Amino acid sequence: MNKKCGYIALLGRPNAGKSTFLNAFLGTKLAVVSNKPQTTRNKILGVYTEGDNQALLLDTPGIHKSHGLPKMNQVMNKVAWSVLGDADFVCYLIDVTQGWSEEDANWIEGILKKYNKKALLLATKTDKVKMEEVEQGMINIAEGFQALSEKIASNDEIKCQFIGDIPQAISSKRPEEIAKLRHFILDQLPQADWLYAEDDLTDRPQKFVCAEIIREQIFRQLGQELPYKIAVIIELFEHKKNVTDISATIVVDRDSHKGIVIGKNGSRIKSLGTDARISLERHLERKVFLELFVKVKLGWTENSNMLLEFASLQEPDDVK
Ligand SMILES: Nc1nc2c(ncn2[C@@H]2O[C@H](COP(=O)(O)OP(=O)(O)OP(=O)(O)O)[C@@H](O)[C@H]2O)c(=O)[nH]1
Ligand SMILES: [Mg+2]
Repeated sequence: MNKKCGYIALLGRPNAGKSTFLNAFLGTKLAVVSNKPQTTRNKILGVYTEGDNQALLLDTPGIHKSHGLPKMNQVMNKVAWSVLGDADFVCYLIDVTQGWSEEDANWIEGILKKYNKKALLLATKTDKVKMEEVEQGMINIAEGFQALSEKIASNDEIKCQFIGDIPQAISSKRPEEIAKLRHFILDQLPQADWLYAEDDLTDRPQKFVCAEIIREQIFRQLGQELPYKIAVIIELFEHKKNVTDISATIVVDRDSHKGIVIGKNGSRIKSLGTDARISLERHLERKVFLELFVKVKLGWTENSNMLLEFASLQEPDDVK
């Protein structure tokens, strides 16, 4: 048997570029992206099949300090950590323009101690700044990583091996770099039967991906705070002959948010609807008729049942 198949976990702080990397690796847009941190709320599986290889990439919510934040944030972190249990290989991403941080040190310490397979450190967004700045960022990340490794080596057992021990520079905007890295990662996969069909892209239902596409517009169009308190539920999803009818409810956390989402004379929700429809049509490759509604559900980000119902978020009970 020559077939290879394995899970590759994408981990890192919010905004590190995990979802953009996933999409670039897959060569198609699956995960939603925005310039706001904590855009991804749940793990998303992206399936990439080439030749004998099947890579199962797990995009995750950016790991962040959740103390004092709603229960949703704590569950997001747990979901991110939980993918280590499945992973055959880990990519830890750091935005080269931000460099090494205390938080990276915490999370990588956890990976070094808890995870016993191979990992790769990626310095992302290298196209965004000048070469000298990239080099500085790379040195900063390498130094942070080395200091951490030395600190742990003296009193703890390191179970995980980071390949090369220095970050690999990568831009998700440069397909040739992604292609090279993709082959390197495919080489790391263990021999195993494929778990998905050759043309599968994800295990998430189409409705989930469409709800995410609408949520992406909310992240892009609504101020700094509001998107974190909003969920999207698809109430109706029906493929007709020439059009797909989609009806979605935007769930907000309090009454005052409802008015902001709707906007003056409905202007905000109209603009959200137009841009979401265009994105949905691109994704589904067919015409879409989209209706949006707004509903208030007080405190939904604090409530386990509502987190599951509105954001498909379930607290994993087996986080190491
Ligand atoms: N120029 C450039 N921008 C990038 C690159 N990768 C990501 N970005 C941008 O960085 C921002 C964050 O990217 P995401 O992919 O959403 O980051 P993430 O790690 O998934 O973030 P969370 O889901 O919040 O954890 C977006 O505005 C992206 O367009 C890159 O390689 N080059
Ligand atoms: Mg993301």
